[in-house]
Amino acid sequence: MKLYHELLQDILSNGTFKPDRTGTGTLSVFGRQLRFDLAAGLPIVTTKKTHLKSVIYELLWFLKGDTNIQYLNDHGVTIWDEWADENGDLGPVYGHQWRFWPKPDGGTIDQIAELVRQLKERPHSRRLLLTALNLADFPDESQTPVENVHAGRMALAPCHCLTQFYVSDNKLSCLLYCRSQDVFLGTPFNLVGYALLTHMLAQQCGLTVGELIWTGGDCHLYLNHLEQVKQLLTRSPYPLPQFSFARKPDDLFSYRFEDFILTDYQSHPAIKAPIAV
Ligand code: THF
Repeated sequence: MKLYHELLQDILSNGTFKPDRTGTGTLSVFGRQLRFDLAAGLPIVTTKKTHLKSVIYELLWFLKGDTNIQYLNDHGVTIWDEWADENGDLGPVYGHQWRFWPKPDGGTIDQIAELVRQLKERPHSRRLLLTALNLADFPDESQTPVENVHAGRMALAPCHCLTQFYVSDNKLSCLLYCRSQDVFLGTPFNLVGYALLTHMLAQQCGLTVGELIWTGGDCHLYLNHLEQVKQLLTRSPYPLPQFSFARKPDDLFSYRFEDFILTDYQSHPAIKAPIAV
């Protein structure tokens, strides 16, 4: 993950101070891109331990169309707790938009089912898209996440908000756009999450994996993460681990946690950092 280190260093060297919604303050750069060959290994950060279990359960939760933290908590995952209301709800965030995008006639669009169908029927389509960018459901930035949920809006605007898939030579590639990236805590999760989603789609559609191309808009380091970043940069990356599935589930919605197999994930110890809410 040399590229991840280069991005961290880039923000430390070139970032300018920006105040932010959470009141924490950031160092920020605008518009960056990283490319990973998924066949070469899973793009997981090795210079701190990345909590793969949280990433996998979060992805399965998105794919269920679930937007309540109960399922995550039942599996010991707490990464969404800070934004949920007293019932555990987050409003119409990722899962809702992926599986139940609202149509004007009252019906919904299942973007994931549609994506699988298109990948099988028209792999060369130029509209293999997945988006959570539903502006009608956006939060009001002057209100708290919980106030927004109570008003029927998303607790948080989607950070990873647009994805395009692409097939050539039977290889599936994924181009991800993140409008806002907490590069120390969020980016390692998003890289692994979309790499796993690409592996799942490839397995279901009889394809192999190509590239993951991560694109960040506002790429920032929170000011209370800078010491952690400097510590991470003193460490040397390990080779990327290999990823495989234990079996081929019947469809994209039948994957279980046990199906995801990461072999030889060698990493340095975790580095704790406070999450900005
Ligand atoms: N808000 C902020 N400020 N950063 C984000 O990355 C972020 N997300 C989601 C929604 N709002 C966000 C939440 N995703 C962790 C990781 C991802 C999160 C939230 C929290 C986190 O604390 N990770 C720790 C511990 C992991 C664990 O215990 O499972 C880590 O060391 O990685 C971006 O989508």
